[in-house]
Amino acid sequence: MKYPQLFTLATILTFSLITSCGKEENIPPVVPKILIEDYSVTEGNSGSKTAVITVDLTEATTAEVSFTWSTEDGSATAGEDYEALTDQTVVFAPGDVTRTIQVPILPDNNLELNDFFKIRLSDFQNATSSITSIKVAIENDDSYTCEKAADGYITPATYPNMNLIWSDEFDGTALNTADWNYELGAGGWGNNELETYTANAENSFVKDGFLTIKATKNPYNGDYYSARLTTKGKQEFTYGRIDIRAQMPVGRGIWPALWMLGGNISSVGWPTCGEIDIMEYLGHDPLTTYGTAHYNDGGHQSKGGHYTVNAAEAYDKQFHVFTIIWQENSIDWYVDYHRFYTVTSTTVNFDAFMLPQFFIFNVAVGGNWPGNPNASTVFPQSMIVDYVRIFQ
Ligand SMILES: [Ca+2]
Ligand SMILES: [Ca+2]
Ligand SMILES: [Ca+2]
Repeated sequence: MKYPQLFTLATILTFSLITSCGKEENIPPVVPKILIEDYSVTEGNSGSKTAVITVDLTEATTAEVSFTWSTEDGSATAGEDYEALTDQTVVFAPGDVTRTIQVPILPDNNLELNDFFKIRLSDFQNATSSITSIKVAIENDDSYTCEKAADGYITPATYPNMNLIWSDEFDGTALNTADWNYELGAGGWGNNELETYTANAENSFVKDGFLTIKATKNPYNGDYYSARLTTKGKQEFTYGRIDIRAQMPVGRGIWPALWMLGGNISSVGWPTCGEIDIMEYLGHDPLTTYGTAHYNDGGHQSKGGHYTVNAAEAYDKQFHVFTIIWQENSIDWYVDYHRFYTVTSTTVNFDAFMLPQFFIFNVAVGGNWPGNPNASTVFPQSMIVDYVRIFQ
């Protein structure tokens, strides 16, 4: 009785061992998911820099996992902003859950917009991925120094790594009405302004390389006339580096502006269309200009800053360059390339600033903000614009 019992036990043990081993061999390896996110790297100024992007598996597996990736231009250009890499393979050895993708970034010292390129993922082996492409942002870390000409600050007609998208140098003998509209009329424009805008040559003209917008006063009845020019429906843009070189008028109640409004203003109205005041100025304070964003965020909201110059460089005494660097998620304001204000998509409702805007150049007379002209205000008063340029 004893022996057969032992035999039976050994047989059962052996059988169950075989059975359990056999079960383990039949379990297929888990199929993990690939985890990878958009990435951001600061461009750098010299030497070499590498974007190191982490790729994780949701869990370890006994099989070798792999996939293929290639870079693809976005606003960033291979060879200029980063080094192109194609058909690269990432391999996770069995048990590995973290690997990296590495792309060399090409540093420079040029003030550009932030750029991005894409990494496309494909050919997943022993893993799945809901992500087949990520965005790698190259954040600009450069500034720019403005040159000074005899008549004031000046910027170059070209910049490295940027393309001129549109400009008006005002080199002709008349306003180019393929690009510009005259906005006419009176009524105060919601600000209790006093002027009537005209298309008369007295109030706006192009001559000697400059656009002049001239506010005039009728000596007999005291009426004010001026001009308000827009590129609505003709030249509208989203994002870019915008330089406007201009010299301001002077005097109480004179309110020139170089600004932008959303191209959809006729359908969505103001402030939903968004407004970017590249430069505003009140003639009684010739040392200060303002940059402001207006937008809708449960009603009208605005955020802005100002830049003050010294008396020798007053805005009515020489030219200054008014710049915005308008990107997917930020707007920076500059005077002579001194940055004085920034809004971002986290500090303002940026919806309107992701859509096309057109330019408005005007000189208002009187109104809620500057107050009205007084006995000290001399007429006529002119804003002189040398150029407007937009680069991307
Ligand atoms: Ca740099
Ligand atoms: Ca740069
Ligand atoms: Ca010019």
